[in-house]
Amino acid sequence: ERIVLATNNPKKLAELRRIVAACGLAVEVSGLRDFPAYPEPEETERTFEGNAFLKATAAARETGLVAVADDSGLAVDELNGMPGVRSARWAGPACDDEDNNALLLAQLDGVPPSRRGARFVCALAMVSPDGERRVWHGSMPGHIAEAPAGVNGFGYDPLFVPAGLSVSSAELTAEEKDSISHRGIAVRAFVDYLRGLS
Ligand code: ITT
Ligand code: NA
Repeated sequence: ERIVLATNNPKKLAELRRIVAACGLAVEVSGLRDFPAYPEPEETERTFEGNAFLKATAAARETGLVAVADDSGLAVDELNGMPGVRSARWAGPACDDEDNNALLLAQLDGVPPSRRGARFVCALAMVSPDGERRVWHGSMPGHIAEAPAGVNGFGYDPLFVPAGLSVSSAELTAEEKDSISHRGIAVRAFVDYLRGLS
């Protein structure tokens, strides 16, 4: 069985593949790079779920495969849930992870530890060529550190300290992160669904 993950983010694809593999599921997950380029939809929705369905719908149509899309991001309490669906390109159209992390630290400058709460959220949408539509959600609560630490993971991981821990999610091993992450939770629910089909 082969499914396509509608993403251009190689780190995200690697995490999803690794979580599916850890479940012992014999499903091959292809990224968009394995397919001829198609016009990707603009992420115009205001919710993670809406954007995940935009991406999965386009990928199912273009590839003829069951398509899943992960729309995810960081919601910071003190910033009323920002950057949220804008997490990937918060600091500007051509920004990288470092720019986004610098902006986050600047936005929270002077904000005390008690008000630095945040969560990562993930909506994983599935669209099959025959029109079936499903979505699974996951979240990981925590807080934003005063300085980056760690080199694992991607995105805002160096600044995010998961609840109950004293290290950032970029200091966790892959297995440790997957066991508690927003993506791990959503992908394992998807895997349960696939198992229920067979
Ligand atoms: P695709 O839309 O092509 O999948 P993207 O990176 O643009 O790739 P999103 O729109 O879903 O994907 O934005 C997700 C962003 O949220 C991502 O670029 C990171 O900045 C952040 N993010 C999501 N999950 C994360 C994680 O596990 N660790 C750190 N940052 C994460
Ligand atoms: Na998005």
